[in-house]
Amino acid sequence: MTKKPIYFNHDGGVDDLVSLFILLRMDNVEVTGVSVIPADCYLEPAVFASRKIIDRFGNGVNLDVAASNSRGKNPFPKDWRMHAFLVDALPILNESGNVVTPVAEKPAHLHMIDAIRNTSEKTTLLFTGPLTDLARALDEAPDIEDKIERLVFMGGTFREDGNVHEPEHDGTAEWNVFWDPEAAAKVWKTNIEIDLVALESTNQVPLTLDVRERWAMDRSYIGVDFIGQCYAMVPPLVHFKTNSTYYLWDVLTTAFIGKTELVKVKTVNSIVVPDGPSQGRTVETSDGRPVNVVYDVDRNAFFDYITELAKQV
Ligand code: AGV
Ligand code: CA
Repeated sequence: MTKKPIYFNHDGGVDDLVSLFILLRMDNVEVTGVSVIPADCYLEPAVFASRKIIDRFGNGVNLDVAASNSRGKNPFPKDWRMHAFLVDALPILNESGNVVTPVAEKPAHLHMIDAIRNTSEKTTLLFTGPLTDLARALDEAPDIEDKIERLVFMGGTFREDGNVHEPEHDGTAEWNVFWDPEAAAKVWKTNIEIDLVALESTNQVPLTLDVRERWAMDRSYIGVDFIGQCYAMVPPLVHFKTNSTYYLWDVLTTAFIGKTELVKVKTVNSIVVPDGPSQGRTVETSDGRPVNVVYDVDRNAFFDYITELAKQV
């Protein structure tokens, strides 16, 4: 089987770290690099957790983890950024007592340039956080654009409601675009093929109690227990829907890489609003650039797929 080369840039949330685990378990992808941007996380615990996940679940894969030195415009809430500390502290990631996977010498955007150049085939980019490192990599090395197969990005929405509920914002944006709207706008201006796993589809995979129970019942599998423990850090508030309702945003985006048939895709021409009260909003407009929007998902097939991957540890 030919394996797809994937470079993964994430921002250390619970679902970003679970995504790294799921990605490492796929037999049809080859991970060529991993980097972490301190958006929805603090950098140090997210880099540690990533290295430990590669150690524990990467089957001996030879990777290093690059830390980003990028900064965004609109910071994530501290409560959410704390989650990386909790994942990093999980006993299952600390059993061996040492960390083998090294930290890369170069910062994320330069690390990504090297990984793309050093891979003979074209690379698929998986971004489950803001696009800042990609925008910077393209500034630094415009030549890499031709070696990017496509960008698979968790971000954006064409619904009226986004998921940003912040002062001075009108609520129409999704967080990963909102954190650095200018970076997203810059990437929109390239010719890179973009697959957008937008809130349209991620809203269809909330972390419901039945899923938590399924993972609890299968916790004798180490990989399933790992996922269950991770998601226990973002507990459900069952009596009402809130801003803290957790969806499998990034895990769906990652699953789409391994199994495209899980979702439905349509082309939308769009732009990114770079500033003002709607900053970070993705807007459909006929003179915008085409993006492939993942707007629908087979929910059961998705949960079956990731649970099966987790069982094979
Ligand atoms: O907007 C979704 C992105 C995803 O990449 N992140 C979380 C996922 O990693 C931001 C986010 C939105 N709502 C959140 C988020 C919440 N309630 N808790 C933590 N992060
Ligand atoms: Ca994320």
